[in-house]
Amino acid sequence: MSQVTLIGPPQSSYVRTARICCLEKGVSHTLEPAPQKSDEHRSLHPWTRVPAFRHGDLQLFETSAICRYIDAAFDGPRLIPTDPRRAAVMEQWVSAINCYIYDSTVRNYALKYIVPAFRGEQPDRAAIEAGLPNMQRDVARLDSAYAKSTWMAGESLSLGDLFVAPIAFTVAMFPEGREALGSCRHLTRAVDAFAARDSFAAVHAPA
Ligand SMILES: N[C@@H](CCC(=O)N[C@@H](CS)C(=O)NCC(=O)O)C(=O)O
Repeated sequence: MSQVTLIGPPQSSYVRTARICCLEKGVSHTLEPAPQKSDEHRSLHPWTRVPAFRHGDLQLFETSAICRYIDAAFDGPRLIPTDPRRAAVMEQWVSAINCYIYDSTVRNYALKYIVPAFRGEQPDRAAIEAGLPNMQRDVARLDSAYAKSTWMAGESLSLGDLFVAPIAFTVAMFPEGREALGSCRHLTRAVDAFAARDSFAAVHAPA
């Protein structure tokens, strides 16, 4: 069977999630740059986001779909709990990250530092201040996902943790995010557990 290809920049949270998924499953993959906002990009991802994915004649977008395919199609430890309650709780958080938490923590907070820095500009303090309440609120909400155990879905790492890890790493790059995480002891315990895994270290290593 052909090689798995992920399309998107290595520093993107969602690309990191998909790469951690490949690494945890032991699936070798290549990472291709996205043909930024072009017709080619739209043919891979109608909303021109990342990651996109190719495996043989299968093309996918949306990280959860990509990871679920990798989980089901390849050998290696299962990342979706078989227990229906655990699977539902995990899916609840994956959906909440996609619908609310990525925006409050990354798009409307961390990227207000990252994008200006990339352009050699100063961060927009007003935009950062405006994003703080929702970032702090949602980091605290993520903390509750880890109140009962180190892993979101119970006994072992699951897809939900793969969505949380890059977000926690990205938020912790900036002072208010570090402070918010520091006051969340359950999430901090989970972040320590993520950081101890080779997969997490590999995708968060400086480029
Ligand atoms: N729901 C999508 C979200 C993908 C997404 O928003 N990716 C970000 C990078 S982490 C992106 O493409 N940002 C560029 C943009 O918003 O134009 C998924 O699960 O894959």
